[in-house]
Amino acid sequence: NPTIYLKDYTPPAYLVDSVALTFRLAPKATRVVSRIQFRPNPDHENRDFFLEGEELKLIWAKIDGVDITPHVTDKGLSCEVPDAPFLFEAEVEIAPEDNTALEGLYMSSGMYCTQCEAQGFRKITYYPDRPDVMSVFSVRIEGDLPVLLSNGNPTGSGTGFAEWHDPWPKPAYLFALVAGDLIAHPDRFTTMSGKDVALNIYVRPGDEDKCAFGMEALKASMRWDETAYGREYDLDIFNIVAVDDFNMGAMENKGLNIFNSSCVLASPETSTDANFERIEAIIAHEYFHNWTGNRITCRDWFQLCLKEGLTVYRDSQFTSDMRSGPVKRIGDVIDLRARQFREDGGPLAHPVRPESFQEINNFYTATVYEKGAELIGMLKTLVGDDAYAKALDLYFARHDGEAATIEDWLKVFEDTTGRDLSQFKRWYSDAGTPRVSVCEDFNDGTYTLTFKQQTPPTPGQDVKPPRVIPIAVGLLSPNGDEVHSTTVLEMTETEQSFTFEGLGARPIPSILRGFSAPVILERDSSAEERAFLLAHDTDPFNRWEAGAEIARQLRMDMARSGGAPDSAYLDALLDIARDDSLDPAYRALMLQPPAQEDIAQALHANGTTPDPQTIYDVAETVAQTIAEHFGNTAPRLYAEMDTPAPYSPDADAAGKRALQARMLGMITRLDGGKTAAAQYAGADNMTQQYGALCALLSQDFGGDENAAFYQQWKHDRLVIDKWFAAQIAFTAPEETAEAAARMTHHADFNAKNPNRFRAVFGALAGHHGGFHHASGAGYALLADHLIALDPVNPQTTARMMSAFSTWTRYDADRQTLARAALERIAATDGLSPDTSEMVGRILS
Ligand code: LEU
Repeated sequence: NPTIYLKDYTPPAYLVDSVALTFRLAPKATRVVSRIQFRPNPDHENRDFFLEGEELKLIWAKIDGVDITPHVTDKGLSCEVPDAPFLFEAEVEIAPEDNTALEGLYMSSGMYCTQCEAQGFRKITYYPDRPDVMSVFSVRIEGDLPVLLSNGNPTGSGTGFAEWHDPWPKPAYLFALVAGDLIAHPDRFTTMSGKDVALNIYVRPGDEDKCAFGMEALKASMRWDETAYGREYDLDIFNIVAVDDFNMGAMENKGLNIFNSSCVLASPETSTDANFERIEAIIAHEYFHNWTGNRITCRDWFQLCLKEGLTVYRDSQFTSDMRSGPVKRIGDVIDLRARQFREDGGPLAHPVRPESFQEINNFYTATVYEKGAELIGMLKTLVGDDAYAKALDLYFARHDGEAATIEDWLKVFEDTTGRDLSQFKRWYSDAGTPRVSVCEDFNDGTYTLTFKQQTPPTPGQDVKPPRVIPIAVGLLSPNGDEVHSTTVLEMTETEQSFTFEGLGARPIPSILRGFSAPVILERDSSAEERAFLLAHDTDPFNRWEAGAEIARQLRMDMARSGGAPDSAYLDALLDIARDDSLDPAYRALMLQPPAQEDIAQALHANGTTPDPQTIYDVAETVAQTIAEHFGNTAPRLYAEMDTPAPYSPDADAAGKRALQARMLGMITRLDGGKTAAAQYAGADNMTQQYGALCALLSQDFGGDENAAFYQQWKHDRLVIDKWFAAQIAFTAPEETAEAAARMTHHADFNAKNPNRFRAVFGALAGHHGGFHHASGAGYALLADHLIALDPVNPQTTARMMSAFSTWTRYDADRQTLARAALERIAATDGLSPDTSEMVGRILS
């Protein structure tokens, strides 16, 4: 597959003024008739006319009403066209029922639906399938189904047909169509200028009782975007549809968002607190795309972070406002380190704005999304809140209706503030996580912090010039008072010092408050200093960070040279657990052990080859020691964190349940499963039912509950996904691959359903000790199933390949086994471009 480069971008040769599409739906032979009004682009000289099109059967084509015989390949269509505006018409046939890749028009549980981002529209009809070609779409759907939906506003309907018109010009990747036997959960919203909007969440019959929460989240998002960004909704109707078979989370098609059902359907009985929070965030994310993504879209796919980074940033602001800011920030940083730092430190490292790709689907990554969002946060820190607001207003005013670039984005900040952002731009072009080391000096009342930055080489980028790094710092006096409140130091050099004058005593620094930049801070602080910050830091993020650093260091030391947690550490955990001045959700995060993957990452970064079995054993030992140290505190706190019935998914109640779940984990190690079994039996919500099941399984109890859970929920796909994952997640490392293999033989396993496939293989890949077990069974099993899935669904296969991305971190024996698995995948005949690009990058 050819590599495509950002530097080769050229504007489109032809622009589209309007598109009219007619769909005659049939599972094996859907006909699509297109009428596309083209016009030569005055900004372009090359006049070759080419329309992307894949897996289409062309029935006929015409230009200005005259039959033509175009040149057709498996990539698209070309023909002679007039040197003036013209009408292109064509009819094609496609087979949605055979479309297991879930890109373009496909079928899921009897309904028709589409997924066009990034390049799925070319599987629907011949079209200039690139985001900088924006046009107004009219759609007519003919089919014998009760609900027929497309983008925009409805313009007509009758028996067996519906017509839609979207007045907002859009690229083809935002096109959507849904048809099926669906039920609407309706509501209404009045926008800030008083416009009435009809809202619907469409689901399959049986799921109607799982829409209320999503609808509230939608209305909250619409209101928030008005107050926080001044952005109003712009159509008469906004529809959301839940689909069972979906490669990703959800998609922001104009006026017709399509969601993986796992990201919208919610009920207390079937969804956990974590599900509720995620659903709220994803609904917000897709809704916010209406302005950051749809009204202003991307010029080309290299600019993907323009819409995704900004929209992730916006949805994280929304969640902070709806729930707890510090808790959201800590959760985001845990996720960033687990997924993005891992990506940035291995063979899949790429810039937030990549400069080349073979398959764009492989770049919907933690780097583009989550690091992309961190860049927005840094920009806001550097220019300040007021300038950020002004720059965003200018962005919307200047680029509404356009397909924009990162240069356009940065320019609005430069024009607003007069700042030169050329150094900041390196954050977009240079891959890798900067390492920032710091040393200090105190002399005669003057305190100096000296920072050094260095970014390790990444594939294709050996040398990295210094970046601008906003480092938020506060200083504490030895008695715990804040003597210098948070200031943002702007580091621009490779090495740079900052001084603070007039201090009575040597202060204790709190550095990188709020995680003000996505860097790895290297500081040889003493155990006492970390314990001091854990007790006194006024910045909630850094207080958590001090605890996380102690926890990580302890496990690294134990993995390297044995030992045991000291009582100061255990007492500090107890103090935090019992401190009622702290939000329970925050306490739960403080008590959350570091992921084993994080310990492996940290050991590797410090020159030790991580041994997954040892890391697993250390985690078990520490957890057992903590449980024993907590003694009676755990049952007491467990009882204190009871939440009143009926269940409510709000942040306070969810926080209490999170702390309660930590206590249950400890209790179950000591009471033979009694408390967890009682919780299971009495639970009236999934958070507590599933929480109890997991606690039991993690200690090898719960055989009866496990069987009962399956019987109770076997009709509910999303709950059974959780059950599948639980059968694997709580195994000992030597049993994990076998458990995963067993689940693939379960009657309810269906590799064609991405959620079910991910339930099994996400759980396998997420079990650090099990996936990297010395036998190599985890590697071999995943390889077998990726090879089998690739011809069915390349996108999901390629995404799951990233499980292998850390293989060179481990010892020679494991590397041999992992390499064998990877080479087997690479040698597979007819491997998809998606998967071959991934395996190539991972092996290189
Ligand atoms: N644009 C989508 C999102 O909101 C992703 C797409 C590939 C389904 O993240």
